[in-house]
Amino acid sequence: MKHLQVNTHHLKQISERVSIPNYDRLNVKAGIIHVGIGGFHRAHQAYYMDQLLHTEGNENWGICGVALLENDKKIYQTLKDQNGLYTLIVKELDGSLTQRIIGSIVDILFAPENPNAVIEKMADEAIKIITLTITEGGYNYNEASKQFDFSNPLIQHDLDNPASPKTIFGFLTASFKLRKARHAKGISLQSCDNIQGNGHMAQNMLLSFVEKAAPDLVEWIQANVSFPNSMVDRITPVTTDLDITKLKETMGIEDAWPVVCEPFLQWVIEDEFKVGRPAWEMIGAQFVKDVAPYEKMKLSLLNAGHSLVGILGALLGYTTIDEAVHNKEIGRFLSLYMDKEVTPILGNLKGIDLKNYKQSLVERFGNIYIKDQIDRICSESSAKFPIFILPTVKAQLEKNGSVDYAAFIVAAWAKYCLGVDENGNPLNIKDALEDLLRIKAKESVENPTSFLAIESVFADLKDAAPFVTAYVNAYQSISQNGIEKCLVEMNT
Ligand code: CS2
Repeated sequence: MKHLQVNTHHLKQISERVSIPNYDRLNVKAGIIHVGIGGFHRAHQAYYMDQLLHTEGNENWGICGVALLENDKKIYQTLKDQNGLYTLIVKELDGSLTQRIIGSIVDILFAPENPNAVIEKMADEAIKIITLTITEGGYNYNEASKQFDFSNPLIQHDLDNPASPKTIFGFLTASFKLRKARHAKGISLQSCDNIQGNGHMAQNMLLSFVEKAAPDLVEWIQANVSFPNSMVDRITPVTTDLDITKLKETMGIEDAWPVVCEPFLQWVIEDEFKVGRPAWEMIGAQFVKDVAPYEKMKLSLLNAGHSLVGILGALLGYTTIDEAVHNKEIGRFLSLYMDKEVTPILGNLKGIDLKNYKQSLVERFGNIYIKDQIDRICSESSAKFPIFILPTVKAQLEKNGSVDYAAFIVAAWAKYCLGVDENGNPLNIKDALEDLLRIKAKESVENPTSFLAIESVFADLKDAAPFVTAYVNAYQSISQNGIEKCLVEMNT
């Protein structure tokens, strides 16, 4: 079989092997800028858009992808070489693969190379929505002070160099200044990150920055920019060399960076768009008045569940989520945590069958074909715990509920940050706070509460007596008995 590189030139030949966009990409114009064109965006929003573009009348809703960071050079170059095209490989529940070429990304910019091009594009009136996947840590929010973190040197850089910014805040500010000066229309800024109230977060952090960087712009933003909240979901593991080779060997398709994902996907959005939006409801997105309950459910069950299975699994030497969740004790612990500590804080979720949702999570985690990497899940835990797990602790404390399971997860994380699993093998700590985590984890061997003194993660929780007691007990118990024995005890 002849190998075909993914690009416009080969599209027709590729269509004999997998499905390709049936629309003329030359007619598609970017109406959306997306910042952060990693795997998740390409498995989720870009897929939704691709589906919508198959229906006529949506030609003005193509995506212009922006690679914001130096580190994004590889994905920028890959997509550039492939004319924005890439293969989405859905790993179905029966192990079969469904591949399709996605065509919704019609333009790509690399911000470090040409910041002005990004600013101009963001200011272009044809762009009606800017969407973001800049990760939980990307919002520059300090959990301890509950404020925008001005001590970040990149933020300082953006304040000093407004014409050549490096952060999303600098880019948005520069482009909104242009929109204001040109009397251009408003725009919507839609976060697609896993954060409770992600739209509010984007709004608050942007306004904090703008108050300092360009106070005159605050009013314009308040009147002309909307910030819809949304809940996004699709498990998207890191693409492996094996995925790339398999695609080449079985389909003859050479794609330098295909995306792999699970079949499930969900997108729940608040309908707060300043100057129109695509008819996403036509392709399965849900529009709701208040997305908060959906976000809370997803973050505190799925994302927290992921973190707990990841941390416990890593300590026991597993490398993928499916292996770890099939460990009977981890699987049982996950269910008990969801039932005993998360469910009571979720309140009334109208129209949602929670029992079913929890069951489906266990099945999604357990999908043996997805092979989601524990390394991926445990990375940047210092940004994830405050969003996925600690809000549940706070809510439980407020009603004098149990925090034993959550405290156990935190204790296990403190152990994880020692950098070795229970078999003595090294663990990969990939985290913006890596150095601090390692130091605090070491101190915790003598004095477990040291770990809770990481201000930007735990803030006031270090003083919450019932939580601290449960955490110290869990820490000591893990030290004496190991994870598995502790789990058996907690599960009975
Ligand atoms: C994961 C998420 O980042 C994580 O730790 O929990 O990436 C998760 O896979 C997605 O949010 C699923 O929608």
